[in-house]
Amino acid sequence: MAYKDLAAFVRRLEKAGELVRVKVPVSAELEITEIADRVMKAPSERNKALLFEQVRGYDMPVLINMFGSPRRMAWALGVENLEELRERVARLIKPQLPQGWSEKFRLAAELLPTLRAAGPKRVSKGACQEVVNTQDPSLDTLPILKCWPKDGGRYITLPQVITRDPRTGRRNVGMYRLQVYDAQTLGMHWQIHKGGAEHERVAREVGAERIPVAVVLGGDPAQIWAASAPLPPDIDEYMLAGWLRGKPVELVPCVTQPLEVPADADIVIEGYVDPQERRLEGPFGDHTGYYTPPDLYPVMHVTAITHRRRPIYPATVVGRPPMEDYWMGKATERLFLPLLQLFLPEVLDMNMPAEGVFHNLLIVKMRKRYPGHVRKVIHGIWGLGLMSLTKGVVVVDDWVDVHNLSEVAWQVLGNVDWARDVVISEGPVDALDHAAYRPNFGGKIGVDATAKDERDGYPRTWPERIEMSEEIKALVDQRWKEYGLP
Ligand SMILES: Cc1cc2nc3c(=O)[nH]c(=O)nc-3n(C[C@H](O)[C@H](O)[C@H](O)COP(=O)(O)O)c2cc1C
Ligand SMILES: [Mn+2]
Repeated sequence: MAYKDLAAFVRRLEKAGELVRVKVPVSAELEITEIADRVMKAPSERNKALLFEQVRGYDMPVLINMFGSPRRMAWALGVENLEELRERVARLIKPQLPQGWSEKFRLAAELLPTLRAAGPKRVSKGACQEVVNTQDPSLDTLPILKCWPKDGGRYITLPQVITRDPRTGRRNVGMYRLQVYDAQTLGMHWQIHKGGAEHERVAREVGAERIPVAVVLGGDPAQIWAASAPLPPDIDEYMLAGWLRGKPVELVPCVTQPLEVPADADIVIEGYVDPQERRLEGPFGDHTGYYTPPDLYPVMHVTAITHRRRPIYPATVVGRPPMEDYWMGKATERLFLPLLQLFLPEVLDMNMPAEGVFHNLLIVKMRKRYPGHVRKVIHGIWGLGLMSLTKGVVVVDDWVDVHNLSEVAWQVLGNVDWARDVVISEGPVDALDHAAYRPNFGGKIGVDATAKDERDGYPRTWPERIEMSEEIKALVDQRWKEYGLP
């Protein structure tokens, strides 16, 4: 299911009672954050997407928390619930081998159109260029938020940052926040492990003086989310968006840079990064719940701003979890599970709890088959794409529900011999990790909370879990009213 543009998604949310329009004037400085933070953390009946119609000093509305619940996140990607994402990817990469011709045709009929939809399509005109400013483009016209009191300035928080590999020309789309230094200068916070930073390294290697950049705001929500997806290098995030929406992402050429941008985007900031230039970026109240201290990052110089006649400015606020980005990460977790299973087929399910802010904790469940199997999975995760930044991995048995944190805690606390069932290691950690003693490198822990047996060198007999017999359960179900219990 494809939304024509962000306004179409807003209409769907509004019709379903999932969006509230805030009509009174509000400030883009801190006030929107405090409102959004309360709504993002509220129980589901009060957790809504918010459209601020009157942001003081600006003439475009701000949309926030559009992804902030499992339902809205699923709708944004064209499914009814997030589990459907896992099923769709699983069908794509592990189709049940068809039995006869009719099944082969059915499978081809199901998969081919969705794959054809994946490749982006060039078009000549786009609504994102209804208004073009190349003479005097100014970031001051955009309702960019100052999120937290000690932030270094105003930040663009929900962008699609488009670059091309200077050597191969391949596109990357990443979600990297941008700090406003002045009306035409931005701080580019692509961290060392990310696609944009890799393009910058290549630019230095080949001696390129500039990396063209387009910062896209809005458009179909699947496109927005795809920018946050940790795809392997050289795989275009807009391909994933096209596959999700079942319709190619339509791209138009930028007006001042050799790049293409989604035609139906709301706002596009065009410019370039000089790979030699660095400037202090931050502090920024981050999704760790702490301020990331100032650090040197590249600088983007704006050459044009284009937009729709009536754009919506999309934003999010990150902070102490849970926030909107938790649900963006949940979608990633569900969608990438079948891909992770290609490399680690014994992994049956996984969960990244909100409190772990993506990288700090991964709970996986598996069926153990041979000595060292749990450790193989732990080390496997530490060697897999951006999963390699995971700090803690907890492994539980196949009957445990990894999404039930109470059940997981019960297993970990009772099943782990802390002298034997723990792997301590070191490796790359997320750029935002403040616990590591030096940036980007730190300690990791793997915890084997499975039941132990002779394969683990456990010489005793593992006790049996308590379960009531089915007959007695059925009997008590049947007689419940008789007992006079509520
Ligand atoms: C709301 C939000 C903000 C983010 N901000 C940043 C950021 O400032 N810098 C960064 O490197 N990654 C940031 N990320 C994570 C990246 O978007 C994510 O790692 C993505 O995989 C990057 O794309 P890439 O793999 O193509 O580089 C953010 C994610 C979200 C959801
Ligand atoms: Mn990428």
